[in-house]
Amino acid sequence: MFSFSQNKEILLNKNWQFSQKGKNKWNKANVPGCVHTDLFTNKMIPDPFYGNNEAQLQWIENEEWEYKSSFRLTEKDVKSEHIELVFEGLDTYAKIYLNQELILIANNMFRSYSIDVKQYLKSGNNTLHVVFESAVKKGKEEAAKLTYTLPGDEKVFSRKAQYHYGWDWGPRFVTCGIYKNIKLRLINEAEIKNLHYNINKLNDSIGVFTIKFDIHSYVDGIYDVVLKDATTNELITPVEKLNSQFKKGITPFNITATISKPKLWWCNGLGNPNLYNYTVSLVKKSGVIDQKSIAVGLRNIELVQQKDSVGKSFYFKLNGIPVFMKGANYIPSHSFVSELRPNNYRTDVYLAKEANMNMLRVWGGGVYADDEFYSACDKNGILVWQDFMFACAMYPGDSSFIKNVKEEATEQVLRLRNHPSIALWCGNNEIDEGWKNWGWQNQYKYSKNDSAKIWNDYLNLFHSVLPDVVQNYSAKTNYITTSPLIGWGHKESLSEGDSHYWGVWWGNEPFNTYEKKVGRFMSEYGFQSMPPINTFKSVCDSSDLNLFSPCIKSHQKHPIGYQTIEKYMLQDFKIPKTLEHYSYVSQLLQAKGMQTAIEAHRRAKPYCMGTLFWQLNDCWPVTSWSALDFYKQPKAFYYDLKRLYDNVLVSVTKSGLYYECHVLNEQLNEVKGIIELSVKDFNGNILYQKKSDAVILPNSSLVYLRLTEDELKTFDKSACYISCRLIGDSTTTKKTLFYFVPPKDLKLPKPVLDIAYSDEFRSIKIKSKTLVKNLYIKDISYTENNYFDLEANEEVEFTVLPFGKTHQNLTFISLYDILSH
Ligand code: BMA
Repeated sequence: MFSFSQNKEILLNKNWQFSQKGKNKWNKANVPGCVHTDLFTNKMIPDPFYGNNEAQLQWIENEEWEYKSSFRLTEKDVKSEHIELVFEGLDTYAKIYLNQELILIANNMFRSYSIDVKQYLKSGNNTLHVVFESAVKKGKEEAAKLTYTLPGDEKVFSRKAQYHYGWDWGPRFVTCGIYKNIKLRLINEAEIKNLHYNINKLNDSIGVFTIKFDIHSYVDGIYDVVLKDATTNELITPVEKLNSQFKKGITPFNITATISKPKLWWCNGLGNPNLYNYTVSLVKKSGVIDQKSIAVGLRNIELVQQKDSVGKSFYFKLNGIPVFMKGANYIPSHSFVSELRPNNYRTDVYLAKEANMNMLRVWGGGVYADDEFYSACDKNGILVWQDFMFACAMYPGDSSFIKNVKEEATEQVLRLRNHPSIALWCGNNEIDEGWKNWGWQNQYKYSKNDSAKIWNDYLNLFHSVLPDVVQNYSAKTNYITTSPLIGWGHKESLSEGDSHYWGVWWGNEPFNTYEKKVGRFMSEYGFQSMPPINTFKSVCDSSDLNLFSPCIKSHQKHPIGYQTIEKYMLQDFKIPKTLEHYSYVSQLLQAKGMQTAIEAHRRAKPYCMGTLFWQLNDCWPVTSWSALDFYKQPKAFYYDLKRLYDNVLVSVTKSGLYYECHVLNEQLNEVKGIIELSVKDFNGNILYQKKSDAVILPNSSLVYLRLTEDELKTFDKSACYISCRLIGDSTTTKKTLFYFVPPKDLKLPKPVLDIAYSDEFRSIKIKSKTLVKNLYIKDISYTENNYFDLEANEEVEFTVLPFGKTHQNLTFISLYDILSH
C-alpha cells in the first residue's frame, strides 16, 4: 500500500540534550518535557514536589535554557515537494535554529508552529537548536513599558499557562521547554487539511451535514477523493467527484451527507454519545497519499439566556431539551503539562463520567487540554465549557499581544470545533468580577485615564476579538465574555447569568448558606480538604507527618486555608489530633458542604440549571478544593457524587418547621416508585415511618413527604436519623440519610464489623449490628465505595483492591474513632 508518493511523518522527539545557557554542560533531555523535569531526571535538582523544595527551585525561572538534537534524512526525504517542521507546543519564548539558521521565534505556549523548512534541510545529519528565554524576565520587560501596573504582574504579558506562576492550589514553577511533539512532515504531492463539518439540518427524522476540507496540492495531479463511512465502508463521495484534477495550490472540497433517523449525540445520563466515523483519503493509482478521519456527533446545543420575571435564565438545551448540568471545574492534572499522557486525560474524563457528570469546565488559568481530553469527552458524553486561557488578572491590549492572541484563539477554535462535546466558549475566568469587585483601581492607584485604557483593552479582547474568532470559525458555538457574569457580592448574581458563589469558604458563611444562595447556574463554589494521608507520605518525610510541619504547610497554597478548614470543622466535628484522622475528617467536612450545595442547586431546578463545583482535580499533592487528589485518589466527596449527580435524586432538607423529602428524576424515561421515610435509631429500629402512594417522579424537585418537629418530639435526635428511600425497580431504588444534629453530637455506638471476603471477585461484604458512620477503608488502591454510612443490619458488597495486601489485612476508620478520642 505504501508508495513513493505517500506522505511521511518523522517524529523528532529523540536524541535531545539540554544545558543552562552559557554553561555548555549538556545532559539528556526528554521531548515532550520541560526544564524542571529534565533537571530532576538528571538528578541535578531534588523532586520539585517534595518537602519545601519548591522554594529552593525558584532560580530556574530566571535562567535561559538550550536544547539541541540532530536527525538524519535520506536523499529521497529531502527531495519531497514540501517539508514542514511542526512544533506542537513550545513553552514559551523560543528561538529555533535548524542547521544554524534561525527559522522561528515563538512566543505562545498555546499555539503550534509549522515552518516550511525544505530550503534548510540536507541529506545526512541535520541539527536543531532551541533557546528558551526566561518568561519571567520577558514579562517584566513588557511590564516596564507600561506607565501603570496590571493586576497579575509579569505573568499577563506571556501567553503561557497562568497557574505556572502559582495559584491558591498550585506551586510556582515557571518552567520552559518543548512540551509537545516535534514532527517533520514530508509531503510529495498533496495532503488533506482543515477537515471539519457543519450540521445543516437536524431533527429526529433527518440529519444533513457537510464534511469540508482543503486539498493542498504541491504539484498538479489527478486523485480520487474518497470519503467513506468508517464503520460500514460505504462510499459517500458522489461518483462524479471522484477522479478530480487538482492544480497546484489549495482546493476546497465539501461533501454533503444525509442520514435518516439519525442517532443523536447525547450527554451522559440522557442517552448514547453517538458518533458517526468517516475517513477521507486522497488516492492515486499508486496508492493512498493521505488519509484523515473525523467523528461526527449530531447534536444541537444552545445556551438559553432569556429575560424572565426574576432576571435572566442561563441554561443549555441539548437537542431541544433543557438539561441540568452536573459537573466540575477542571484544571491541568500536573504542574508540568508535558507529563500528561493521553491516558491521564482519559482517566480524568472516565472518573467524571463514573461520577454521573455531564459537563466539565476547562478553567482559564490552565491550558487548552490535549485532543485526547476532548475525544474522551465526545465518547463519554461529557459536555465541555471551554474558557479561553485568561484568569483573574487584566491583560495588555497592544497590537502585537492582540495579534498573538488572535492566532492562538483561531487555532484553538479550529481545533476544537469538530468536538460535539464543546458546548460553550467563555472569554475568561473572573476578570470582569475582579475589575469590578476586587479593589484593583485603589490597589494600583489608577488614574482615570489608566482605568479607561485598561477597561477598553478588556472590552476589545473579550467583547470583540475573541467572540469574532468564535463567530468566524465556529459560528454555531455559544460564547460568553466572562465567568461569572456578576460577582457573588451582588444580589443580581443569583438572578441572572452564571454564578461563582464563594460566600462559603472565602466569606466564612456557614454551609447552610448554600441553600439560600442559589443562582441560575452555579459554575463555581467549593470547599477544601486534605488528600488521603498516603499522598502526603509521597512528599513529606515521616517525621513531617503532623499537622504543624513545614511540609504539610507548604502543601497548602491558600493563605488561610488550614485556618478556614479548622473554623468550619469546629462547627460540625471534633478536631482530630493525628494527621491521618485530620485528613479523614477534613474530607467528611468537605463532603458535607458539597452535599449541601449540590442538593440545594438540584432542588432549585428549573430556576437553577447547573452546578459545577470547584474543582475536580489537582496538579500536585496538595490540600485543595479537589474531589480527586493528584494521584486521582478519590476523596470522600467524590464517592458521594455518584448519588448527588444521579439522574434520580432523593434529598432531605429542613425547611422551616418541616423535614422534607424531595425527589426528582432527570432521565428522559419515566420513573415510578413509592417514597418511604423512616426515622431509625442506631440499632436499626424503626421509630417512625411514612410512605407515599405510588408516584411518577417529576422532572423538577417535588416534596412528597414531610415530618414535623412534633412528630419527632419523643426521640433523642442525637441517636436517630432519617432514612428516605425511593422504592422503584432495581435501577431506581435510591436512598439518602439525614441526621438531625451535627456529626460531633451524634451518640454513635462502637462499631463491630462483620466482614466476609471473596478473593475470586476481590469483593468484600460488610455488615454491622449498629450504624457505622463514614466507614473508611484505608490504604487501598481501588474501591467502588468508601467513607459511607452503613446502616444497622444492612449488608453491602463491593469491589476493593488492596495495596499488595490481602483483604484480611484491611484496616478501617469510622467517625466513632474520632468522637471517642
Ligand atoms: C476560583 C477559581 C480559582 C481559585 C478558586 C479557589 O474562583 O477561579 O481562581 O483557585 O477560586 O480560590
